[in-house]
Formats: sequence, structure tokens, C-alpha cells
Amino acid sequence: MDNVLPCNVEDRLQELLLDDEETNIGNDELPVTFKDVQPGGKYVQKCCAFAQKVAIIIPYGDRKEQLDTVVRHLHRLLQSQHLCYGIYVSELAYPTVFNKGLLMNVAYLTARDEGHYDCYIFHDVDLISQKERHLYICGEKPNHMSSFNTKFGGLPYIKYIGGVLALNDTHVRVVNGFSNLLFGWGGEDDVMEMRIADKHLGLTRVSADIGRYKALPHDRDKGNPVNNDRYKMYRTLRKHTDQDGLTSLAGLYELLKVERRPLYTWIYIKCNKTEVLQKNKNIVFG
Ligand code: UD2
Ligand code: MN
Repeated sequence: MDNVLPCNVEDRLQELLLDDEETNIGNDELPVTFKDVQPGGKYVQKCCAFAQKVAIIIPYGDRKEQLDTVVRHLHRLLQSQHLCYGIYVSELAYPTVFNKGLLMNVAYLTARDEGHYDCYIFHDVDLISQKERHLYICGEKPNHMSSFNTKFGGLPYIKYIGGVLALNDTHVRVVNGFSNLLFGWGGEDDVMEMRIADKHLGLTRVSADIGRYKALPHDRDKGNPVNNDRYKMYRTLRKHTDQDGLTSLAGLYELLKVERRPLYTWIYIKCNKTEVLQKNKNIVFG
């Protein structure tokens, strides 16, 4: 393959270490590095020999400005790290309440079916990595990448794995993806943490000086009310990891569109909260 560079991860890290700079997130100041990006947000030029193929998965709704910022930032960062990658953005047609886990599952399946990726990085739309040398690749264990963000000034609690999480294909399959049944704000990250623990996958976390993110400010979204039932649901969801996730996704949503936009692949889906919960009432209610 002539697009593979003869570099290795240690050399690359050393180089990045030399210019250990905070990332500049001002949109205007970002250099234009998009000329090699293929429609759908894919980049396959000049990849390092060590490189895994990485899919970035962004669950999204009504945050256009943040999406533009993070996508541009990611293209620049991932190209500077000489990674081959694709960016996938999944969106839920309103009026259904937001469902981050289901959106991430659908985007994962889309990416997997078309890209044969080695690594999936599940990424909030509002987090901007501040360190050039924060490598966007997977390790042997699930890796919590956003170990410090400016919203919390650290981690809100020790088991927290929200924000940015890297899982390889085996990890995603073993945990059966995310729960499809958490509508509204909260819980999908905590249930993923339980899945990872219950399947004994182990977990690594990037050190706080590397895993630094700037959190773009936002209010609570109108389509994403806090899910106050989530704590009640944890116990039953935890018993049903193998029945709730990728294996049960078909039939819970309708794929409306997959569009190759210039900087990302856009996946637009529809689902009905009442129907989804009804179909899974044995899981939701014990
Ligand atoms: C925290 C976690 C997040 C998730 C969430 C609970 C951090 C940094 N992140 O985020 O990973 O566990 O709690 O669900 O602590 N989104 C939209 N539009 C919407 C609603 C959500 O795009 O209307 C997406 C977007 O990618 C966003 C993510 O979902 O970053 C999490 O939602 P949030 O930003 O409202 O929640 P936050 O910051 O409390
Ligand atoms: Mn947020």
C-alpha cells in the first residue's frame, strides 16, 4: 500500500511530544487540511504503518455550531497523527426523546459494515481535545479518553466513563454495544461501565494531563430531558446485557438516510420511544 508511511507509534509520540502544545480551537485559525478528505469524512492518505483504522462516532442533535467545530478539529488532529479514519454522525428525527446509546449503536453498525475499522471512538459533540499528542487509537482494553474536562475540572466520580470512550471491535461485540433503552439524559455511560466490568474487559484511562478536553458550553437540550428512571433501570438492564444492545437493535428504528457529507457521514434515523420500551418491557420492568 503506498499510502502507508514507514513510521511507528513511539517515533510519532516523540515527535508530538516535542511540540506539546495546547490545541487552538478557534474555527478561523484552523488551517485548511480537508483537501484529502473523501466524501463521508473519510481519510486514507499517508497513514502510519502502526495505525489502526479509526471510526469516530458522534451522537448528535441540534448542535450545529458544535458539530462544525468538533469535526474540523478532529480532521486536523487525526491527520496530524497520521491516522486513517472516518467520521460518523448519527441523528434522531424529532419528536422522539434523545437516545444517545441507540444512536451510537446505529452509527457503529454503519461504520462497521462499510469500513472494517479496528477502533471505534464514541465522542461527545462538545468536547475538544487540547493535546496534540493525545493519540486517537484503541488499546487492548477499553480506554476512557476524556479524563479531564473543563466542565468538571477532572472527573465527576471515579467510575465515570462519559465523554470520549475508545473500544475496539471485540470490545463492542462483547458488551453488545450500548443499551438501547435509555431515553433522555443520563445513564448510557454508566450502564456501559457496568457492561465492561461484568464482561471483565478491564479499563484504562488516559492520564489527566494528556486526556484534557475543553467542554464547549451548552444548556440542557429541549429534546433530552433528564431520565429520572435510570437508577431504577440499572438493576434490570444489567441482567440483560446480551438481550439489549446490538443484538436487539433491528426493528427498534428506521433508517431514514445515510448521506456522504463533505466532512462526515450523516446517519438519520427515526424511532418511537413508546414502541421501543413496549417491545422491551420485560427488560425495562424486570
Ligand atoms: C454527559 C457526558 C456524556 C453523557 C451524558 C449523559 C460529559 C463530558 N459527557 O454529558 O458522555 O454520558 O452526560 O447522557 O460529561 N447530544 C446532542 N444533542 C442533544 C443531546 C445530546 O448532540 O440534544 C449529544 C452530544 O454529542 C452531547 C452528548 O449527546 O455531547 C451528551 O449530551 P449532553 O452534552 O447534553 O450531556 P452532558 O454534557 O451532561
Ligand atoms: Mn455536553
